[in-house]
Amino acid sequence: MLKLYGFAVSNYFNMVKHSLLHKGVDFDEVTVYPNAGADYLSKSPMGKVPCIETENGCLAETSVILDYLEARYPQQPLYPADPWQRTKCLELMKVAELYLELPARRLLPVVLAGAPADEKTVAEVKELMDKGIAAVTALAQFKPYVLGDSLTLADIVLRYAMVVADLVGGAVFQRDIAAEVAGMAEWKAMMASSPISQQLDADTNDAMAAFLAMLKGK
Ligand SMILES: N[C@@H](CCC(=O)N[C@@H](CS)C(=O)NCC(=O)O)C(=O)O
Repeated sequence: MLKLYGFAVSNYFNMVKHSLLHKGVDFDEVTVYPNAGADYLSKSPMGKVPCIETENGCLAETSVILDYLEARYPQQPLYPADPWQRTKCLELMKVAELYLELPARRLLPVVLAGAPADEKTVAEVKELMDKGIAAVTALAQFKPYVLGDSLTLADIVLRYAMVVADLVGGAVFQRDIAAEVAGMAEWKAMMASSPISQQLDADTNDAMAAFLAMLKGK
């Protein structure tokens, strides 16, 4: 059976888990934190979470895993069938990751571990996130889903990218991103109300204490 390695607080882990649950694929969840030693490195070459173990071997990098899952498990597709719409879906996934999640992630140590906030980094993150928010505003339709009337990977990736963007946006910049982007607040509420999101959010809450203890012990 397919194995999903990672931990339930990881937003990238949750992107993959959401896709698997949506498709009804059976999988075993194996709890592992990043850089968990040589055995994990042999599965995920950068030591990052998540990775999956398949009948063919292991695969890391979330967008690559999501792409594989679409090809291997075509049921309940999460890419639009139309080639142009599929590519627009990939565009939004990439923008959410590169210009919202990744810049915000640079300030996670400030928010989670009380690390000092370096002014230059804060300014760089703010500039990139401003552009990322503008790009999402331009690309997303929220009618009611990101790309129109069906759930796609753009919704899943944006939902979990926003976890880190919201955390840092709120704590460091005192801003509510969803209030700045027309339609995003309603979309977030709709996404949060799905049974799969509710299960994942509950699993995240249940795993939070162990994750924070792991961080403290580092
Ligand atoms: N590019 C990776 C990013 C995944 C990632 O950053 N995961 C975090 C946990 S949420 C992690 O493993 N961090 C440890 C590290 O970067 O060394 C992907 O798309 O899967």
